[in-house]
Amino acid sequence: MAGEPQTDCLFCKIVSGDIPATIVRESATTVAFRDINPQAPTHVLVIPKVHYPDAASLAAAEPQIAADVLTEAGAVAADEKIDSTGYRIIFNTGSGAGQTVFHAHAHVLGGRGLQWPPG
Ligand code: D5M
Repeated sequence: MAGEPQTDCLFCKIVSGDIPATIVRESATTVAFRDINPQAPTHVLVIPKVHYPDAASLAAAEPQIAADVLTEAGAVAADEKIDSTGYRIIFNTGSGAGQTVFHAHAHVLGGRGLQWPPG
């Protein structure tokens, strides 16, 4: 059922502690941990504890939790001291956009110059 933990979901297993991660922040509704394949000096993922396949479906069903993800992304940027130099929050949505894990997540990237448009 939507929102319920999925047994075959990598990020649900990080939420439950069944798979280890380098957790940098946690709230009642979210977990933030370092990306295993960092693309910048700071590369942290912020995920909702509830399972939705992407950011849009999370926002449609649980708008407050979607807002929590953004609030925590900003808090990560402040913790990592990239808020003054600029950073990017990215939600890859769909395999054509590079999404590989179908549990909603925000990438928080910073600590180096970031090009526009992204690839
Ligand atoms: O982003 C999915 C991201 O998840 C990608 O940048 C790698 C990261 N990833 C995959 N497995 C792990 C574990 N076990 N820990 C931390 N980070 C992980 P997407 O937008 O779906 O391409």
